[in-house]
Amino acid sequence: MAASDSLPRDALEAFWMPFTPNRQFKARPRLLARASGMHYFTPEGRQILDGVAGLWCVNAGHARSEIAEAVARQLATLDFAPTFQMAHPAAFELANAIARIAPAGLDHVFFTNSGSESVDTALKIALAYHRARGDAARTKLIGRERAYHGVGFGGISVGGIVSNRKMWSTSLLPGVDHLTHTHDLKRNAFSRGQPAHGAELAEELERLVALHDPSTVAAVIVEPIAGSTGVLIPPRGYLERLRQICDRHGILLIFDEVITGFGRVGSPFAAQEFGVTPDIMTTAKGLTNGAVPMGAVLASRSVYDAFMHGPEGAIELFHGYTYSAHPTSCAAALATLGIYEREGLLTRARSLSQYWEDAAHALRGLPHVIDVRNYGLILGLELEPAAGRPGARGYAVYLDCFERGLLVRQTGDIIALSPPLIVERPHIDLMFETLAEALRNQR
Ligand code: PXG
Repeated sequence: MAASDSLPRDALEAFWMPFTPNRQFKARPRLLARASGMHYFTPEGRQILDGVAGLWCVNAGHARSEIAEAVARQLATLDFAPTFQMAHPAAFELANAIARIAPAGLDHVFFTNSGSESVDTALKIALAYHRARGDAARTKLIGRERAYHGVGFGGISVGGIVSNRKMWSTSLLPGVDHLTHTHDLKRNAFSRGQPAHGAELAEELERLVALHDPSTVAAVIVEPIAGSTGVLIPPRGYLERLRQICDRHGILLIFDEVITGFGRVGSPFAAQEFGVTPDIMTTAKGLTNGAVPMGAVLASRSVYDAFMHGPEGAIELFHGYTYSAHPTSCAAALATLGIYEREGLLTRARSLSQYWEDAAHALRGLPHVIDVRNYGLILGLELEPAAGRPGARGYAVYLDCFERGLLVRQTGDIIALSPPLIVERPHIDLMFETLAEALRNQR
């Protein structure tokens, strides 16, 4: 498509695009003009099957009228209300609705506007929690290599994606250490569901905790399934061991469920799916079906209660955003959770996951495929990098898929799929047929 098909080249200049090679994109833009259900449509009306729920967020499918109507009603009724020293009913209603589907024990909700804000909020709560309990030496945070926790300074500090950190490497939070990532193709390539090998990598937490001394460690943060870095599924037993080690040493465990939350893995949250409950959980994306920005941090009662002392008139946590629990976001989230419940979407991935897995593993043996991994309605497809040109093959497959009418996500030479949870079997067939054709088309 030439830029002139929809927007003149000049018109593309002002928008400094996020996480995008701006010059390459603007020379050959890909625009989306409309969306409905499982599909996007380009300005020329070409239909694109959405294999990634936008960016892992449109779990109920696109352009849901229930959400549009709830947002319109809310805007006409109460467009904005502060939640500092004031509130509006939908904020409480939504917090209760989230707590009802959350892992047992995570029953307090702090609202943000994005996954990045959720992560920074969770880290701040964790640090403040220990101080509130008189354990002020616990200031260290432990993340993991290859982790993506958004782009705030807290998130990139505990994150482990080198390119997201290197520009700011001297300005990151102090006192952060990282666990080794769990990606191990030698032992685990072509695993179906959770890989068999690697639970012992959690023991590294013991080593780090011993190195820093347990009395200085505040929290460990991990994505139950790492998404952005290219779909890393936790080895069997790994998350359980992290939980045990945190418990042994009084360290808070934070799960970043920004992509795994709201049904992606077959349970409402990965914590329930894997049977491991963190002390704090971050969410965003699927909370509003991607329609309006919003995030939420869930905390256990004991974390919340640790703050609830001192003079009654004292603010317990000096943190919050103008738009925390924005009425429009609350309306969108309540409508979204209503759809999830009525349509059974928070557990629908479970009933499709075997079909998904079989379709995914049929890609084995196609050119350059060195791994296929899956969980719930998530696929990670890893390709052998082209000699001297890492990422080129992944990008070529991504582009080829788009031209064939399928939107996938590409991270280096890894392709991810994470479709809306309303996906039907014929869509799944089409996604994997298209991917297979794109793979066969690679030299
Ligand atoms: N934590 C996790 C685990 C995420 O995946 C964030 C935090 C940050 O959320 P915000 O709303 O601030 O962007 C994310 C975001 C991809 C992709 O291609 C993933 C994300 C964002 C953009 C692309 O996998 N996840």
